[in-house]
Amino acid sequence: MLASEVKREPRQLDKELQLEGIVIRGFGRGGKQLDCPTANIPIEAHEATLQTLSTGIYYGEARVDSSVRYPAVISIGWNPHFQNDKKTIEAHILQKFREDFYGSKLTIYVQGFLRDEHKFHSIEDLKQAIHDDIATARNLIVPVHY
Ligand code: ADP
Ligand code: RBF
Ligand code: MG
Repeated sequence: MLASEVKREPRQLDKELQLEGIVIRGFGRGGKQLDCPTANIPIEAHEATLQTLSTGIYYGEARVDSSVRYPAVISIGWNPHFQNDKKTIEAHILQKFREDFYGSKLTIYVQGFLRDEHKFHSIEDLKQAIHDDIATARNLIVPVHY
């Protein structure tokens, strides 16, 4: 799949969904390989919520400990590009952080669906697709600062 072939038909969820957890280590790929660090939280507490949510790429907001809500893009699923055998919940926050925040409490507010997950032709295509997701999300997220 090429980045240019990605179909996005964003739809807002009827109700914002909250997913909360302590930031854990993932496979360490986001920042290094994709220029897109993603804060991962354990999925175990959210199995029931995930039953109601298809896997895919979402937009919304995220809060780190008691910070304001920042815009975010969220990946929920199997990362088919890397053939993970475990589902992950990951948020890339659209804000520069001076330091990593492993161990912090992350609250993810899922507001809308952007697209399905894909396996791409190359890492460059995945990076381009993520870049396009971020641009789309920036236009859709109406920030609530509290
Ligand atoms: P991992 O596989 O361990 O999740 P990543 O390369 O995806 O590794 O990096 C994620 C970590 O980067 C997060 O847990 C967080 O501590 C840090 N981080 C720094 N800036 C951001 C950001 N803007 N959004 C998400 N995580 C960030
Ligand atoms: N992983 C995939 O395998 N396929 C995708 O289409 C995909 N899209 C993503 C879009 C966004 C906005 C983000 C933040 C992540 C996406 N990922 C996707 C997950 C990515 O592979 C994962 O964050 C890294 O491998 C680090 O764990
Ligand atoms: Mg990550």
